[in-house]
Amino acid sequence: MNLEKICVLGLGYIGLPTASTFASHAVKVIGVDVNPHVVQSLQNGILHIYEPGLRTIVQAAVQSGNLVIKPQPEAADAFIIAVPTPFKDSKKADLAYVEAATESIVPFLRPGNLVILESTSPPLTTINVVAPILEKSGLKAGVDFKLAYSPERVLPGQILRELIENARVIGGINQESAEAGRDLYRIFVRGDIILTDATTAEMVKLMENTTRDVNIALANEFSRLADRFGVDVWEAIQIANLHPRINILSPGPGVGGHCISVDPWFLVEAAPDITPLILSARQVNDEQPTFVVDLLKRVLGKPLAESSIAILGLAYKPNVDDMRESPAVEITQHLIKAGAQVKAHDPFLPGKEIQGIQTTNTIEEAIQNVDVLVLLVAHQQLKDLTAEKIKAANANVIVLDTVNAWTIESFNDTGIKLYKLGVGK
Ligand code: SAJ
Repeated sequence: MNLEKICVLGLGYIGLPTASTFASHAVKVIGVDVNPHVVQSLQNGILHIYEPGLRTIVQAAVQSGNLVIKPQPEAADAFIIAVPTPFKDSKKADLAYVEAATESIVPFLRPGNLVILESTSPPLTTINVVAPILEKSGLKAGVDFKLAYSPERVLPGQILRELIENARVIGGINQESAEAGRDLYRIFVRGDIILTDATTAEMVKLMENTTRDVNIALANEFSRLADRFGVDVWEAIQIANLHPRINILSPGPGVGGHCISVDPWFLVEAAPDITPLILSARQVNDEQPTFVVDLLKRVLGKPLAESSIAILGLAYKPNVDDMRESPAVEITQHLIKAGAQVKAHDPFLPGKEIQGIQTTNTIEEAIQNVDVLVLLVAHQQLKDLTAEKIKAANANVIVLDTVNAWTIESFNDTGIKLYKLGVGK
C-alpha cells in the first residue's frame, strides 16, 4: 500500500520517537498532540521530554520538513495512535485519550487507509472500542480500511535503539491489516516482525509487563525475607542466579513508571475472578515503599518528625528523568507528610519542584546536615558517589541504600554506617 504520509497521534515518550524515526526514513509525518504547549515547543525544536538521542533526531526531522507538528490530524495514508492509557483511581483503564484520538481521525479516514493502535490497552480494545469509533466514518473496518494493534515495547532510556532493533508484533483485525502494518513498520524496524491477530497482540504486551511485575514482586518479597532472617538478599540472588534456569530480578523501593505498575491492572480489571496472582503481585509492589519507610524508621531509631533526611534519586528508575508513578516520589512525599526535614536531589532534575518536592542543585547540598541519606534510584551519577565524597559532605550521616549501588566494604574505613534494603545481617 501507499505509505508516503503518516499521521502520529500523541507526541510523548512513544509517539515522538516513532514520528521522528519515520521522518528520518523519508516518510512525511504529521505529528499531532492535543497539548498546545507541546505543539508550540516542538515547532520550535524544544523537547518537553528527555530521552537519550531524541532531541537530535527530532530537530533534524523538523528541520528537514519531514516532520510537521500540528494540533489536529489531517488526511494521510496511515494513522498511528500512541496516546497514554492511564488508569483511574479505581485501577480501571482510562481509555479517554484513545477514544478522543480515534474520534479525531474519523473526519480524515479514507478508503484504503491503515490505522494502528500502539497504546497499551485492555484485551479487545481494538475490536470493541477503536473499530466502532472509526466506523462512524461510514467505512467498514477490515473492508474499507485496515486496522491493527501493534504494541510499543521499547525500554525508556533505550527507546531509539529498541524501536529499530526489537521484534515488532502486529495484530491485524484481519490478515490484510496485519500485512499492511508490516509494510509500515518495515520502513525502519530491523528486528523480526511477527503477524498475529489484534487481541493476541494486546495480550502479548500485557503478559510481558505482567511477567516483569510478578517477578519483581517476588524479588521484593525475598528482600523482606532476607531482612527477617539475617541474610544479604543481593548475595543470595547472585548465587541463586547461577542456576541455569533461575533469573531473579532485583528488589528495590517499588515498581514505578507508566507501564509495569499500570498494565497488570488491565488484566485484573478485565477478569478479576481469574487473576489472584497478578493482583497480589501488584499489591506487593505497591506496598514496597511502605516497607522502605519502615526500614528507614528502624535505621533512624527515632521518629521521622525529629529526623532530617537526604533523598537521592526521584525518578521511577535509573538514568531517566521520568517521575511517573515513581516509588521514590511516593516515599519522599510520605516522609515530608510525617514531618521529617527532607532535602531531595535528582541529577536529572536539579533545582526543580517535583510534585511538591523541592530538589537541591547539588548532591552535596542535599547531604549536608542530615541524619540519614537514602538512595532510592541507581542513577549512574549517584552510583559514582563514593563513600569518601559522602564523608566530606557529612561525616556523621547514616546511609541507607535501597538499590544495591554501594558495597558495605567501601564504607568500612569511613566510619559511616551503610544499611541496605534486604540485608538483615
Ligand atoms: N524494577 C525493579 N527491579 C528490577 C527491574 C525493574 O524494581 O529488577 C523497577 C524499576 O526500578 C522501575 C520498574 O520496575 O520502577 C519498571 O522498570 P523496567 O525497567 O522494568 O520497565 P519500564 O517500565 O521502564 O519499561 C517496561 C519494559 N517492559 C519489559 O521489560 C517487559 C519495556 O520493554 C516496555 O516497552 C515498557 O515497559 C512499556 O512501555 O510498556
